[in-house]
Amino acid sequence: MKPETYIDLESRYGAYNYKPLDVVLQRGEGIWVWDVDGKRYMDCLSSYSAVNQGHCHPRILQALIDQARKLTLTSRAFRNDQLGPFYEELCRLTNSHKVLPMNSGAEAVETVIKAVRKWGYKVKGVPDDQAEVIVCDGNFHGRTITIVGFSTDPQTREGFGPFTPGFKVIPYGDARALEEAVNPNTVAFLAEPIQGEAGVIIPPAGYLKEVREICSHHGVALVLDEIQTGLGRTGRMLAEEHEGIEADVTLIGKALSGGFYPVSAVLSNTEILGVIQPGEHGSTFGGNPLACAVARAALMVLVEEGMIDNAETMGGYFLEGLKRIQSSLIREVRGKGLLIGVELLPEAGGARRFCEQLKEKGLLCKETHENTLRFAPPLPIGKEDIDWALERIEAVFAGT
Ligand code: IF1
Repeated sequence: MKPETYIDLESRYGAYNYKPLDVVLQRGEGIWVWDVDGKRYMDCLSSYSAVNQGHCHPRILQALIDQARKLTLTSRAFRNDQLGPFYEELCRLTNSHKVLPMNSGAEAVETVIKAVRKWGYKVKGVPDDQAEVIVCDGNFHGRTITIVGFSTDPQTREGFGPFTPGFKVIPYGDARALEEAVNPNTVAFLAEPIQGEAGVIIPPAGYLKEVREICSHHGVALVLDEIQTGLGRTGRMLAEEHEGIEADVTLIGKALSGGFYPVSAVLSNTEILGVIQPGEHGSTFGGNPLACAVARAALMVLVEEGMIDNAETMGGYFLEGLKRIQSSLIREVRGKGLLIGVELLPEAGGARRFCEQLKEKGLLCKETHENTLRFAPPLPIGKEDIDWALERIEAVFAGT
């Protein structure tokens, strides 16, 4: 079928909740994807950092096939032989004590909200139904009603109320604002180490450290959403490591499966997840043996193939190259590891048209918030690949 036919079918039968670039992809390998006409593109989005390990990584694929032949789903009514080893390996690699496995990122966020509320009532002594969670302006944590209810982006939120109460919004990157917002009913502070959807917003150096101290001082759980920043993306297993801190609860998803399958997890110290008792939370698919086997392989590949260090060095190289581009339309180039944003000035007329032009040149990326181009290729990218990308990005900005 022609690309137009696929696009036509999508628009005829599908809900219009996305406006994708008109490229119909069929196959992927490493940092490359091919469309239905066989044209090759470099993927500089990595499915929003879900394919950090590269498309269709052979070792993860093999784990998926092997496990799919043996056992896929048991439900948590019974045990399976993948879950324990998955927990143990994940805790070792992320320095955590307890895991609660879910599927999507939003489910992990919902899970932690339940856990910190309960912890607030059972351990901290907050009066019934009074628990407060502090979140940040510009946050993105998913699409469920509770989560969009504390979003500050009108597009994400408007028209979907009424919302869940119990959330307070403060400015991002401002530790003093957190200090001022905390009260005896505050159970948690939930934030992204780098705000992805808001436009790759990197908080001031030392922010997470200060936030860590404030939370510890007031008995507030520090919850970091590392669903996008985690698992090697920023050049560390978790972005929190850049500031040498440890959150009380860390959320991961996306690349936990290398893009094969939705797998997310709540990672925590013993006290907070310890408040959840049998029957109080769960999921049909969460912790299933196929998900666990895939996630174990996805984690192993990240570590054994040196992808995290590569993200650090190649991220630095990419960032420097982007900073060298001369254009009066670029306001700022910023990034950590391979999570990079190029913010354009308003007179650029939006980032979308640059994405369209880059697509024509064989490079796929996605604008975020009107004016920012995000570059987040799979982590095994090489120097020559980045040179190839820079050549195309430079060409698109040439003379602007
Ligand atoms: C969409 C953005 C990325 C996330 C963080 C939780 C979730 C996400 C920090 C929820 C999901 C996605 C979802 C995707 C677009 C995307 C995104 F542009 F919206 F911001 F990645 F940059 N926490 N991010 O980034 O995870 O439930 O989707 O598994 O189209 O909504 P999920």
